[in-house]
Amino acid sequence: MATMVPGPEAYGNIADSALAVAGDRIAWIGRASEGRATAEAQGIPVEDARGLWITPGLIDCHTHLVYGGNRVEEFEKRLCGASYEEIARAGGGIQSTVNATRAASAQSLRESASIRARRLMSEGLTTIEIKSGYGLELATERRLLQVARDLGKELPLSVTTTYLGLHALPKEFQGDRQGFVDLASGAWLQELAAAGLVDAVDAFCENIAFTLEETEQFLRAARKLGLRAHVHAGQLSDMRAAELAAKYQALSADHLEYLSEQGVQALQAAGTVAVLSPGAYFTLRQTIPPPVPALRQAGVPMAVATDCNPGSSPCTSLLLALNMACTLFGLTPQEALAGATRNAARALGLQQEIGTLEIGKRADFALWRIDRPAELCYGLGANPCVGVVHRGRIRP
Ligand code: DI6
Ligand code: FE
Repeated sequence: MATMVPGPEAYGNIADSALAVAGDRIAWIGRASEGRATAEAQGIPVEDARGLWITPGLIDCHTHLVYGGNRVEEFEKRLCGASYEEIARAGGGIQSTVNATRAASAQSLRESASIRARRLMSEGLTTIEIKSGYGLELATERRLLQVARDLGKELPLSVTTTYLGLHALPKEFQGDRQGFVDLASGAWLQELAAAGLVDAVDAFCENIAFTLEETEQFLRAARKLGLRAHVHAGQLSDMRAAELAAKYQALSADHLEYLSEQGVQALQAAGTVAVLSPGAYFTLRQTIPPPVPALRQAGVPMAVATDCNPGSSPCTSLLLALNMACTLFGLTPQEALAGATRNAARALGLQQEIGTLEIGKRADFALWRIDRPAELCYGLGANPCVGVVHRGRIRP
């Protein structure tokens, strides 16, 4: 069993082990023979997972799962020479998904997101973070967050929601940036938070999106409401957004291909998790990876996410993201798996609840037909998941 608890054993492995579940919690972890004897004596039902590996349920800590339409046309354009930035500046990109999302009903958003969620769940996923950000107007942002919440009730999957208030400047605010930032950081944020739809906030700080000052206004407003933040930082350029994320003690700074040594140090000092998105790096055919050796050296916790979104990472496989984190970014398989369990939990502020297999934590775990844990990072399109327990229940 790969508990992913840090310590001398790789992957926190405990050999010949078993765990007991009571309610939605892990009640006991110990030797399999002892567990079987106790269970038989007390009439507790036993599930035999002999020959399988058990890991914590996987956690995807950065997705834009709920949106309308797709961006296949843009994919074709990029392959005919247009760049992601050019398409965005010409009113395509995020804006085109915003148009499709505004036009979509809650029902159709739920259906398309649920298909993607099930695909991720088939690979042992038990928790997902879902961002809004394709509405850019109050009613649609509310619909996206509500759909995300509903998915968490309809599916055997834990969902956390993030209000991505600053994602792109919508066309009706061209020429009035400040007006949009004021609303997104003001009335909209307050209303969505008061409706209980916001677990955290996020902003896209980038030369094609929002400035450092605009991002700071938004983060300040969120802090006043007691909300934690994620920041899209350093995806296409170094705007010093990682330093800003650290200043506001953000839960995570995400992407980080463009990150200075000062940025690394700031993340370390703030305990902010570096969330890596190799799916976006791959899709945009970027060539400068995040400074993984510097992050490792400084002891910044690294997580790995799909960044599932229609534009830069149409990825519904966290295992594939783990493979790419190893192959493209140089993470070890152990670091990558920690990035989808222990450190992903931390990126969501849920490290007391999930992310490792320990007594008292939530009984979220996955069973795998593999020879060793590194095999989870090894396959390209393989899915060795053979079972999932979510909140103490065997997922049908
Ligand atoms: N960074 C990303 O990679 C996505 N959003 C963001 O802020 C891309 C979103 C898109 O292209 O639709
Ligand atoms: Fe993203």
